[in-house]
Amino acid sequence: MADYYTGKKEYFPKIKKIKYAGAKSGNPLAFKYYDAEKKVGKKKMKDHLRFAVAYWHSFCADGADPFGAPTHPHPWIADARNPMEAAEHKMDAAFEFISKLGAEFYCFHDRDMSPEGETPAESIKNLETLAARAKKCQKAAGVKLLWGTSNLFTHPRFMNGAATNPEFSVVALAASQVKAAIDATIELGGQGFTFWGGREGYMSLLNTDLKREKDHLARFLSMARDYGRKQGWKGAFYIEPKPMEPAKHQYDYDTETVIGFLRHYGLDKDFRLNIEANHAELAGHDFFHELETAASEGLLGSVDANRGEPRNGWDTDQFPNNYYETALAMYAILKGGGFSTGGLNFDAKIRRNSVDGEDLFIAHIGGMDAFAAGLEIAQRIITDGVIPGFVKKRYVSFNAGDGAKFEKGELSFETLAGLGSAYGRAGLTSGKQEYLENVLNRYLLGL
Ligand code: XLS
Ligand code: CA
Ligand code: CA
Repeated sequence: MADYYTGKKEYFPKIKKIKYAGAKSGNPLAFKYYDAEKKVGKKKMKDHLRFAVAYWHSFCADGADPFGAPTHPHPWIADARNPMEAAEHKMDAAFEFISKLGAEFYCFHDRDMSPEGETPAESIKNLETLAARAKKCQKAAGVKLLWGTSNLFTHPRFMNGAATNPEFSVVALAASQVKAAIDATIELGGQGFTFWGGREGYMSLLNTDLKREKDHLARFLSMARDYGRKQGWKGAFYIEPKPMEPAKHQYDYDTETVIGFLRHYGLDKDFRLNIEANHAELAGHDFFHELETAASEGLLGSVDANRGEPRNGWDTDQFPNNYYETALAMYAILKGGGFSTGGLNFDAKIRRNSVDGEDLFIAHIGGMDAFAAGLEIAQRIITDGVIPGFVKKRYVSFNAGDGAKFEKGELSFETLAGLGSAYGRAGLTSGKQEYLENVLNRYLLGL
């Protein structure tokens, strides 16, 4: 019998603690590659990967889509007498699940954990009550909070945006919600706080003052940052880029756009990026590109580990299973120095027709294995050194002489131009792309 907090009920009675069984195992409820204590490079797998379960998809989403009714009945709400009791049962189910899975972290939106009240004050009270309970659950289950966030997109009041709403009263309401969510995150020892601006964008430019909305967004984020720091909180603030959906255009379009925004408004000391694989794809990039872009600027904070469906134009939030993609993702993460406050959050949902009680476990196991294997492959790329060595060598002409002077800003443009005319047949060096791709494929197969 589970005794995560109330100990009243076990919601996944048929599932025992998930264990590592090795790649040859046929057991769907065992890890094939994720061996938490195994050392890869200098750290244990679990410390590289820092897996988190997303409260919203795993314990709130019910399989409903725009065309059909829910398909995932949540046993934890069946016997609840009111929304607060339902939230308590859901919490017990969540912590039972997370600790049986062996993920160290979770992430939540305020509204995933606590129901909206009749008034802003009641909503805040609900969150305080449930956060106090979550604190006990975290302790009992040995689970930590990777990041918290505020749901500023579901309620109709946010239909025209939250921080970028054209009405000041909504901006203020959003602030009351974010303040409470930051308080709850701090109370729960959260290592990060995420802003995903689903409705911070526009549906039509005919009714939008772009400049003013972006200024408002920056002002709001700066104030939230100042509030968090005033409480003595040292965690990371994250912006999660996404180009569209639900808005036609979202201001946090992609990593490069967000980096420009953060620097323009002086937010880059406190904010880093939370990169989601599916959002990368919607922006017309790949996951590797987005991670490299953030990591190369020292701004990679955390990751929403999922995948999209390349033939769809929307956010399908599927569990990651593409080892090529996870290997390149882990390569970017390792090169960027690995996670400090961040981790790999499974912002992913099981499919509408995955209706067996075990499917949520199987999905997470697959995702954890995909990143564990990706980690090992990434480590191989680094240890073997062929690919990073090639990149280093490619820029060798900037290491000394005029190239080094150019990098340091010691050449005038006239001198640079003069040197150019003396070089003759330059630039015909192979980029060796196919060779490097073949090398990568050997690592993927463990060769
Ligand atoms: C939606 C986003 C969202 C954020 C947290 O597309 O992925 O779930 O991760 O608000
Ligand atoms: Ca996300
Ligand atoms: Ca998504």
